[in-house]
Amino acid sequence: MKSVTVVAHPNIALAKYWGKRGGDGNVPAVPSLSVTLSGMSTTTTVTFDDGLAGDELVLNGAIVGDRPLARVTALLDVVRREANIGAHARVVSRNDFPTASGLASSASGFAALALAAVRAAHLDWSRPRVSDLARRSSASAARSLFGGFVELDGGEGAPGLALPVAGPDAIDLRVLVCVATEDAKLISSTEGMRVTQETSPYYAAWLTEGPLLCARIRDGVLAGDFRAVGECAERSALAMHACAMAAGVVYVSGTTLAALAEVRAMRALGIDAYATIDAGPHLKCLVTSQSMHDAKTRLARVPGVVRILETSPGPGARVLEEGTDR
Ligand code: 2P0
Repeated sequence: MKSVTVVAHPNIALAKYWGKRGGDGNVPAVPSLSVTLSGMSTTTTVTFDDGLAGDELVLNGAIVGDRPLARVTALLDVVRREANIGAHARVVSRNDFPTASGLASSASGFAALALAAVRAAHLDWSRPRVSDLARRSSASAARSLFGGFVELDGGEGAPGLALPVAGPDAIDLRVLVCVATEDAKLISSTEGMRVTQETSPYYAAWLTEGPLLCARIRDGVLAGDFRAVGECAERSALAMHACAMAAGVVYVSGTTLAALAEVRAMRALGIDAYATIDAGPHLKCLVTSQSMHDAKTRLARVPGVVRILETSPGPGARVLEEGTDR
């Protein structure tokens, strides 16, 4: 049996995915477009071992069971079936950023797990096939298999495939992650989406608006137009949160809103800065290399911002180490 270690980066959606199409495969209800970010990473080692009585998950140094382990086992079961192996696996994973708090740890986590498990099982799968496997566990993870700017399709008739749109250098973009808490979030994305989909009076409007913004963001990325991308990305985030909030699903905190006000104040002063917010309180500020220093200084002064991570477009998931067969 082989031991494989993979590193994957989280991605943040410039055009948000929120809501599922329904049916099998965890396919999103809307297309999304993300950027994979170096500066934060998950490192995961998978070892299939005949001596194990069950799958084991060690996350950030602690043994984990229950639902996180069940999600890992569900992915491993697909790999075991395809590779025709019966052994359980040991999965050791570490994030160098807060886990399960809206910083896309499930994106980098399941991207790393999918690639490591496939390789450890000696499956010779294409990148899109590994990405498809990752999407079934966490849709945003499908995007972290690729670097740079990545689109994940969604909606009626879409296959649920993530594909690269442009390389990491397509736009002069840096992302300042304003960490607002080190704690895990109270409502998982999956649950937040379910409640939004079932009860938000604005969900139908989101299904119309999300894809339009995604198309404009794709055009902006391909044109290398930072401002067009930033403007639509901020709108996509606010539309997603408005839709969720109308269902009682609130991820923002006072710190998030104070940081958003600061981003808008910066824009009024001519500083290139736009905001995006995911399923947690951390605001991510989209800046250019030129506006990064000013923006970081100002955001660091916002009450409640604990620290700021500097990230930039980076590569997709990749194998770090492949151990020898035993
Ligand atoms: C995104 N988010 O596009 C959106 C924006 C959060 C806000 O994808 O249910 O962990 O596992 O498919 O991928 C986070 O949700 O959800 C997410 P599941 P996932 O990045």
